[in-house]
Amino acid sequence: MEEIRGLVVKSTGSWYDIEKEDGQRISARLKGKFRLKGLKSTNPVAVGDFIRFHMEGEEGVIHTIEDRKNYIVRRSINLSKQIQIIAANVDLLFLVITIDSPPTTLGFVDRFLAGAEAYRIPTVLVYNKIDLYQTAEQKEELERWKAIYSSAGYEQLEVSAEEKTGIEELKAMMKGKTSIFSGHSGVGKSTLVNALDENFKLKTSEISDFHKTGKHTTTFAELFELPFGGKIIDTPGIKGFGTVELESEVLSHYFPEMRSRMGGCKFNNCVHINEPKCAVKEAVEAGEIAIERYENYLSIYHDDEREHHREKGVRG
Ligand SMILES: Nc1nc2c(ncn2[C@@H]2O[C@H](COP(=O)(O)OP(=O)(O)OP(=O)(O)O)[C@@H](O)[C@H]2O)c(=O)[nH]1
Ligand SMILES: [Mg+2]
Ligand SMILES: [Zn+2]
Repeated sequence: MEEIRGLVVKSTGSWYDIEKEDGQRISARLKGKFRLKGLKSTNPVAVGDFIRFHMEGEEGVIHTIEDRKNYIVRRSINLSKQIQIIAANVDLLFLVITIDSPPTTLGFVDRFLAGAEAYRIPTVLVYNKIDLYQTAEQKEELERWKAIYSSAGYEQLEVSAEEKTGIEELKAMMKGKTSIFSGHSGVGKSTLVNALDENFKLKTSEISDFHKTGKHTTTFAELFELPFGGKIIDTPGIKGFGTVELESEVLSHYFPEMRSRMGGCKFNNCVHINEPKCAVKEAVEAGEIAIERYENYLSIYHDDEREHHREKGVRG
């Protein structure tokens, strides 16, 4: 039986679209019962995975997943320990943000960024629909966001998928890499993919007039080869924040502006809340760390603490 290598470009649950090294695409399923060591995942194989398979008639049968460089997960909504792997082998994450239509909150962004830091995946903030920022108020709000995240050390980009502004800069960042677009439904992830090359014709839909929320048009992650070199994974919109479980004791390591300052804290296990001589709190007071970021740090910290207690309670 000939073993063939392929890349998972789409996963719809039980079936996978695989691209072979010669560019040909086939449909494949998993061989029998497939389990991943130490990972309670609802889907053992994800978009971006390199796999080995063999053909059975017209179908591929996947029998091996190659080691992953990294992977991005989302926790299931039912609060079980089950996780869903959104994508594997990602070099660069683009968090697509619209401040107003649909609304994205700083809390959502900070939780997402902390999750990406936990996986050590570089993240760029992409403000899309820049053509809609018309009033002075809207422009000020955008500048406020940009000040917060530039002081945190993040790269940021303003684009309009609709008017194709900022797209060349975006493409330059993506060249030669496997990137992923994430963010709420309706922020324009699929429209952005379409803006990268005229041959892309991904489905998009208008956001609802009333709630200004997206319609979850993209339902499965899908990988596309970029004609200028590289790959892009378009993903379904994410609702909440639960990208990853964040341990409160090490949470500040996932805030770059805290990570770079905590060497100056008096206690080496400082969590930057009640401790004296804390370099992080001093930086917040001096306005060097954005107060919004610090408040969201506290909020994530306390959520995690609560969850920890609840679990302990359940176990007895
Ligand atoms: N004005 C304006 N509208 C945009 C822009 N980019 C996207 N849109 C619109 O926003 C709506 C949502 O875009 P989609 O690309 O479907 O959003 P998505 O993030 O892929 O949404 P899901 O697949 O549901 O997660 C569409 O009506 C797009 O035309 C932009 O730069 N400016
Ligand atoms: Mg989409
Ligand atoms: Zn501290």
